[in-house]
Amino acid sequence: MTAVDEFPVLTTVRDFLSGPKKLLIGGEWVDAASGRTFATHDPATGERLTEVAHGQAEDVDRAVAAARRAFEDGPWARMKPNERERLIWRVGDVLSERAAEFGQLEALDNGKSAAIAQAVDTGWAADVFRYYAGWATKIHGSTVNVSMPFVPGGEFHAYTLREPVGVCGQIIPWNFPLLMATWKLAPALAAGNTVVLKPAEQTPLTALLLGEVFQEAGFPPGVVNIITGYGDAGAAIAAHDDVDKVAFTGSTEVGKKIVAAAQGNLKKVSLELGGKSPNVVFADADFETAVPGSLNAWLFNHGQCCVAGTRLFVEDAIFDEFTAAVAEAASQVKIGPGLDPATQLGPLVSQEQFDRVTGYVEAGLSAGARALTGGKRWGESGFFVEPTVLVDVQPEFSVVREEIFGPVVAALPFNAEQGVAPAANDSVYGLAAGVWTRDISKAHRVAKQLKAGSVWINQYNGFDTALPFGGYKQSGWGRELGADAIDLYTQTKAVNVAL
Ligand code: TXE
Repeated sequence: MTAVDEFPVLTTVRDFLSGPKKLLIGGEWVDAASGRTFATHDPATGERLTEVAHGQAEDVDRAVAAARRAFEDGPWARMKPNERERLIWRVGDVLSERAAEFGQLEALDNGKSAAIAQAVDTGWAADVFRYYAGWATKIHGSTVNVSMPFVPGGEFHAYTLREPVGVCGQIIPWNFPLLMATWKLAPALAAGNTVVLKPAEQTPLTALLLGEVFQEAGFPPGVVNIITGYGDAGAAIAAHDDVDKVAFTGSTEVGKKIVAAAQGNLKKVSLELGGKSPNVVFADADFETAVPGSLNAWLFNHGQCCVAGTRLFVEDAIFDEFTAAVAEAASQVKIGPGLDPATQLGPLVSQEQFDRVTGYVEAGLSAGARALTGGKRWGESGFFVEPTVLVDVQPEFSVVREEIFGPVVAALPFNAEQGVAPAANDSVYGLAAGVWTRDISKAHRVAKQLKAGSVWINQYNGFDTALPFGGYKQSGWGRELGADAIDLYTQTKAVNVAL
């Protein structure tokens, strides 16, 4: 049984699930070259949800060829920026219109709450498309005053052009399937590139539905190609000699493989990788906001967030009181299937992630950590894990050092006088950080000391489409969102004319 049998589901979602789910190549929905399919599962029950085409290297070849044709010769290559703007804007509008459908499908495939998937994942995705639609008409070079000292008396007119990079491979994970596709597709398209997108094997469905939206919006064939498949399809994209750029979000381990695979043709690489983000709570923080804020920091999306604030540093004067309050709030969270409107915390995405997360919790407990709440699976079926607050942890414990990617936080006391930044920075990662204090000068001082791509003060998960996002250290290369993402998807040409 899947959640489809238990909860009301839109007819459009049912039809999508029962229809064929093929690869999108050159504007056509086609079977994988092998003819094979693979199953995607409902994480709330572990049961098979549906089958999708199993794309592999040969399919990647076909998709890259289609993207190349569209980039070099298709109507896309000749399209004016304002025409691109209109198409991308339309995708945002269709997403808004079909938000309920996307929300339910995401909930079924990923396990997250359908209400959140509709309002946050899909709502924000629509916003991201509209934001980058606006960029399509605002990408420009500049004129440059050149001296040309080796050509006395000569006059020159020099300027720069911002051009698309070309065929972009985009490999995304399963924690925010639609949003991650959107963060990558929208700026790439605004800049005039063509794309081969590979969704995660655990959650391919909303990317396929998005493929339908691109067709409905009127994108020319080959501009967006979608290959559902496993890591081997991702590896084929990363290694492909006719891919000009690869953008990846996922584990640091695979990020390193992408860098190695990209060396053949030295394609451009951008990476958004793992994290083990510190969330620092000073004794003078506003207790009433810092407790729910710190809970949201590690529990949002079931802890399956690259930015999750999973190292909770609390100033020693309030450590016991604060961690007890966070644990109490965590124990009140309503757990259940994503399609249940009452659900606040759904299942983890897969058996593999369930095993991984429970394995970390067991390792922490046997090393001497104590669970203030949680510590075990929830229910008897599906991939649910109780929200877990661990104290009595040491900096060398794996629950403190490694990315768990589940509803688990490790809390550590700190002494303000000694400074918290060295402890907070003691990680190979540097994606995000939180700081809670009423002392605004201290907040800015600490923000400056933290080695992280995003620092949130008196809030957590403060994302905005206009704000650049990415990692220090092994959390990644480059910045997505904002104007920075346009840099990722353009290259600069300098033109110098003798007058
Ligand atoms: O990630 P993978 P997994 C972290 C998190 C999680 C762990 C493992 O800690 O527990 O990674 O998750 C594709 N070449 N994050 O195994 O394998 C794969 O098919 C090219 C953090 O699911 O990195 C999928 O599309 N591509 C993260 C994508 O890479 C390859 C989000 C991500 O999968 C490939 C997800 C290869 N050799 C996991 N192997 C974040 N930063 O948000 C796999 N893939």
